[in-house]
Amino acid sequence: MSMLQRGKQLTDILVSDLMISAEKVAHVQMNNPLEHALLVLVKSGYSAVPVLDSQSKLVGTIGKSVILNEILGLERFEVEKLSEMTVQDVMKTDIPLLTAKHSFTDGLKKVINIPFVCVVDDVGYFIGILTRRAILKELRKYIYSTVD
Ligand code: 4BW
Repeated sequence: MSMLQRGKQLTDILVSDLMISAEKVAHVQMNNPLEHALLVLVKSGYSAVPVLDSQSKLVGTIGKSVILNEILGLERFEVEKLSEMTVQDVMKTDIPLLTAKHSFTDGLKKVINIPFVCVVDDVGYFIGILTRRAILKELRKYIYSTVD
C-alpha cells in the first residue's frame, strides 16, 4: 500500500470515532472548592481533568500539581487554602480544543504536547476527551494492518 493511501485512511477517522464520551469522563465545576477538585483527582487517579461551568460548557482543565503548587507555602502546605480557593482561581484556560468532526491527524498533532484534548460541540458544550491512549491504539492498529 502506498504512503498516499495510508495517509488518506487516517484522515478518514474522526475524533468522534475515538473520543471518550463526556458521561465517562471525570470532571469538576469551576466554582467547586479546590478541596473537591483534589478529591476527584486523587480518587479517580487522573493527573488532570476537564473543568465545566454550570451549563456544562468547557472552561479549562485542572491538574494535581497546579493545586499542590498553589497551596505550597514557604514551610508547609497551607491546606486551609483548599476550602478558601475555587477551581476557577487556578485552572488552565488556554487549552487546545477539538470538535467531533476533526480528523485523527488533527488529534495526533495535539496529543504530542498534552495527554488529552477536550472535545466540544459548535457552541462550546463539553462532549468528551481524546486521549493519547486512544490515538496510540489506533496508530498501532493502522501500522500492523499496513505492514507490507
Ligand atoms: O483509571 C485509569 N484507568 C485506565 N484504564 N488507565 C489509566 C487510569 N489512570 C491512568 N491511566 C493510564 C492511561 O493510560 O495512565 C495514563 C496517564 O494518565 P493521566 O492522564 O496522567 O491521568 C493514561 O493515559 P490516557 O488514557 O492516554 O489518558 C491521558 C489523560 O487523559 C490522563 C487523564 O488526565 C485524562 N483522562 C483519561 N481518561 C479520563 C481522563 N480524565 C477524566 N476522566 C477519564 N475517564
